Parts: sequence; structure tokens; C-alpha cells
Amino acid sequence: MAADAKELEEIVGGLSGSQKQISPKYFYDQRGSQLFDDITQLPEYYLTNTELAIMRDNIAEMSKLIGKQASLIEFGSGSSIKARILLENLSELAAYVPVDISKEHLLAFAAEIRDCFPHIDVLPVVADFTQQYELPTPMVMSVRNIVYFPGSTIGNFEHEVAIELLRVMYHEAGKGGALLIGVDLQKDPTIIENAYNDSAGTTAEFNLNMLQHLNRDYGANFDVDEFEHSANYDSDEGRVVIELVSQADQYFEIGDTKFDIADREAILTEYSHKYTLGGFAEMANSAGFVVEKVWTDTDDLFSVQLLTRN
Ligand code: AVJ
Repeated sequence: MAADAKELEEIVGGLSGSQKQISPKYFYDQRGSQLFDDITQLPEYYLTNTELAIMRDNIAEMSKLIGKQASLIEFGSGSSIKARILLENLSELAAYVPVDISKEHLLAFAAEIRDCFPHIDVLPVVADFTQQYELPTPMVMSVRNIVYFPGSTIGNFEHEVAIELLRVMYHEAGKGGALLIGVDLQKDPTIIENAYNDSAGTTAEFNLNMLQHLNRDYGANFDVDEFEHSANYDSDEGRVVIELVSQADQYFEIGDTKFDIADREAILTEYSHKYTLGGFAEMANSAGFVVEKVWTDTDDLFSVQLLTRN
């Protein structure tokens, strides 16, 4: 993706405050998406495998609760394996609407899904899913909308913003609709910290690649070797804090803007919130949802939840 004035402004703004930060969406250039795929295969990264197992083990009940002739609307369609489990098992799906900001990615993915599921009406929407957007009308009458938001991506957003995003999903679900969402749970901090500090160093590479991405596409000149990956679980806040820590007093530039960064000073690149079932239910309720069903694994590492609205 080429530099975009609005994004550049967002990046410069985030680095101008007393806590330097860059949005986690800048992880995902081509290299970053590949590295994230690698992360999902790491032995320490329990999230993806656990969520997939929960989906597979409970798909019959999920399908029953969702009912016939639903429209499936996926927020951020990077997670094709999980969506495929739903596409293969939901009965008489009216439509599949993958929503993603990356047009090329999305259209290629939609074509693939059409090939595998010729009987499903695939209606890709290019949009930033954190904003409200117009839904396309499926060819077949749909009984209800099921918004799908897997991967505990909700955990990237701070409390108030997460509730706002749940409200957007509430709106897109419409009357009688529901949200099927993957939610990572609070647990032994060691398990959590290991998932973000893997022994192969893939998460470190993923984090550092953000600087390379800014160098390649946004006219930055970070000396990537002078930064170090850091991920710590803050159990009071219930979140992993992921940072890039400067290894020297140094400066970097983005376009015409110059930034000083001190030795040991950190750039915040991501929060990954972990929830209690009660805490997440409160957030869901604030957005208007009722928790209809929670599926977990036997170790209560992760949950998939069906939230409904009137
Ligand atoms: C894609 C936001 C769910 O928080 O676990 C993985 C991203 N960051 N390793 C997460 C991530 C570092 C991931 N989410």
C-alpha cells in the first residue's frame, strides 16, 4: 500500500504525544500478514488453535442457534479457515459478506470462496469496519444477520472503543440479528506472556516489521536494529502491552517530521486485552447485546460467544 496523507497524519500524530504509539493496523503489510500467519502456527500461540477447536467441537449447536437462511457478515476477512467452518456447516446460508479494508486481498478471497461454495451469494464489501457502512442486499431473502468477528481482534481496542465497535456490530446485525465473536480469556499470566514472547522469535519479527513497513511505504527511516520487541501482561488492566523499545538515544524521521527517542523509551504498538466472562458480558450489554451462549475449551483459555439483540 502506498503512503496515504490521512494515514501519514495518523502515524505522525501517534508519535507526537508523550506516549509514542503506532496503531496495530500497521503490522499488516504483506510481510506482516505472512508473519501473523506464522504466529498462528506457533506452539505458544494458543489463541488460533483453541478457537478453531471450539468452532469444530460446537459447530452443530452453533448452526442450530443461528438457524436457516442467515446472512453471514464477517468483520475483517483475514481468517478464512474459521469462516470456512461456518460456510460448510450453516444451513441454507443466504449470503456471505466479507468486509475488509484491503480491496485486492478481499476480492481475491471472495473469488476463492465463490469457487468453493458456488451456491452461496458472496458479497464482498470494501470498508473500514470500525465505521458504519451500508450492507448489500442478498439475492435470497435472509432471515437474520449474523456478524462474525473471530480471533479476539476486539482485544486490540481499549474499553470504550471496543464498546463503540460492538455498537457498530449491533447496528449491522439489525433487528433479530446476532454477533458470533471470538474472545480471549484471562488466565495464568505465564501462558499469556509466552504467547507473545515465542521462542522462535516470530512475534518479535512481527513487531519489528512494523518499522520496516513504515520505512518502505511511509517514508520513515527507522534503524530497526536499534529497537527491541517487548510484551508484558498487565494483570490489573487485563492486557498484554506490546512495545518496541529504543536501544539508544536516537532520532528518526517520517517524511519531513523528525522525532527524538530516548534510550529505553518505548513505542506502543498493540494492546491485546484478555477478558473475564463477566467483564465481557458487561461490555456486550453496554452495546445492547445479550449473551446467549458461551463456548469454551476445557482449559478455559478462549471463548466463542453468541450475542443476540432484539
Ligand atoms: C490479531 C489482535 C488477535 O492480539 O493476539 C499476535 C495479534 N499480536 N501476536 C493478538 C498479535 C502479537 C493478535 N490479534
